Amino acid sequence: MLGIVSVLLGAGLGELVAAFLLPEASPFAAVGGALIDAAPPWAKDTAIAWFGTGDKAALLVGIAVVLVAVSFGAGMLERRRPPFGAVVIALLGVIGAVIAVVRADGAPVAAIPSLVSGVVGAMTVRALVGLGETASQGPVAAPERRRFLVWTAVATASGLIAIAVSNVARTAAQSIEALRTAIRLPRPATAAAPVPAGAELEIPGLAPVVTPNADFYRIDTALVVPQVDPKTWSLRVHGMVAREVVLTWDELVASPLQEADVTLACVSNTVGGDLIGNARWLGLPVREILARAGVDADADMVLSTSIDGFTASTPIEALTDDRDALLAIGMNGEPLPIEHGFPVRLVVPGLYGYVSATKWVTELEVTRFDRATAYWTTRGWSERGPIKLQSRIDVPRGSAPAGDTVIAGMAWQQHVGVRGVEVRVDGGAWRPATLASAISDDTWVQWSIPWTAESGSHDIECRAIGADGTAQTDAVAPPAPDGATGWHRITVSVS
Ligand SMILES: Nc1nc2c(c(=O)[nH]1)N[C@H]1C(S)=C(S)[C@@H](COP(=O)(O)O)O[C@H]1N2
Ligand SMILES: [Mo]
Repeated sequence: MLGIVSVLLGAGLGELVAAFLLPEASPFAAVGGALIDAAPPWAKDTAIAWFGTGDKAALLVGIAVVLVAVSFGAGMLERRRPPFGAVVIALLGVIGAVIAVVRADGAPVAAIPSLVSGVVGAMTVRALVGLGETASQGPVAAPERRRFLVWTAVATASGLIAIAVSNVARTAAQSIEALRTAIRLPRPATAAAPVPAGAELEIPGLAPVVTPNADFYRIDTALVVPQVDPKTWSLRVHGMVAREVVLTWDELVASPLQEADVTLACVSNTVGGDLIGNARWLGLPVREILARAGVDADADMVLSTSIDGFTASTPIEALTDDRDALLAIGMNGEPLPIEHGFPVRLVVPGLYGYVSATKWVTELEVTRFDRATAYWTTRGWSERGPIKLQSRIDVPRGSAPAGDTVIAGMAWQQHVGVRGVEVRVDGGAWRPATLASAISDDTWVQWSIPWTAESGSHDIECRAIGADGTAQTDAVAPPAPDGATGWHRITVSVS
């Protein structure tokens, strides 16, 4: 029985890890999927004939029965010839991992849930059988015996709880994703101009000027991604307002929506880092909803709250001036991906995400900086978070062939814009790079400069000049408390 308890705990934790990490990599789903794909047609037909639409449930029950039998055997083996029982269980994990990775087109993360299962199962069977051996040698009331029974009960209960939680998490995720894919976004009342032809230089290795949703960086405190049903979502605007406003999803979708290209950046981005992305957002200008509420003249901040309790404090002028601060529902032509805030988030040009970009937003409290603080500001990050002028070298990376080549990268200072970028090699003279067409002052811009690379090791640096004429500072500052500064410098070996 200890073999079964151990595998239960291992499988449970593996399922739990998968539910949050990569649902397709669940050990049961991977093995079950592989069996479905590998089954000969007659087996499928028989399964469907016998079990109908319950065929998948029947398959999972079948796998579970085989697993119980194998773990029963592994438990016996562990008693007679330790550690071979544990080895058998670990091997089950390895098999699951290999199948999951193959099915995930070789993505190594897919191995994690099954490996967790194997390791936990193997360690548990070793521990429990060990405790059991000790307990069975002493008197009936010995503390060893109690300890053994308690740990066995704990392992069993933990395994059952892990399976239950992973099922709930998976079901919630699937149903909200289904709602999300069924949504047809309304046409914008104010559409963004097409991305200018010259905005994308199409240099291999250079970040695309519009970041595909799948590649968009994700930063949040949510261990479990909130699953919010648009039908039950609402936004409450309250605090220092003339009248409280509650906005529902249907009202939001029926409002005149605006499209805007806005680059979002994380304050934690290091110089040269990639916690930045650019998307075409669709949403209701925040100033319109604030106008409906009637903002008190003494207010200087809006505290936005996420359904998961995260908060951000945004200077009110960034939400009431004419910039494209949006209560966004769309990202690059799709409903917001769940991990990017589905169904509704804030996007504010010119501010780091931690003071502006609340995902899964449900509340806007109009208040004052001297009355309320937000999630990261109570943890030592700066109260205000305007984006700092930055530039980055994307190509070459690491090495380059000798001869004529190109140096290219990105530069940004949202809501100010970028006037130019300069590059120098090996501490030589600064040379102006050519800027691509900027989409707008609220987005990053690509740049490039030709370079004749000679063999050897070379240092390349870049610095930007803001549209307001300020040059990017070379003073090195870490991300905390209000954003990193310094010039991006890379070393390239040319051969
Ligand atoms: N609910 C919630 N919203 C959040 C955060 C968070 O932790 N929780 N993090 C913020 C930070 S620090 C950043 S940089 C942006 C990142 O948005 P993205 O994950 O869509 O790129 O979201 C912001 N919105
Ligand atoms: Mo961030």
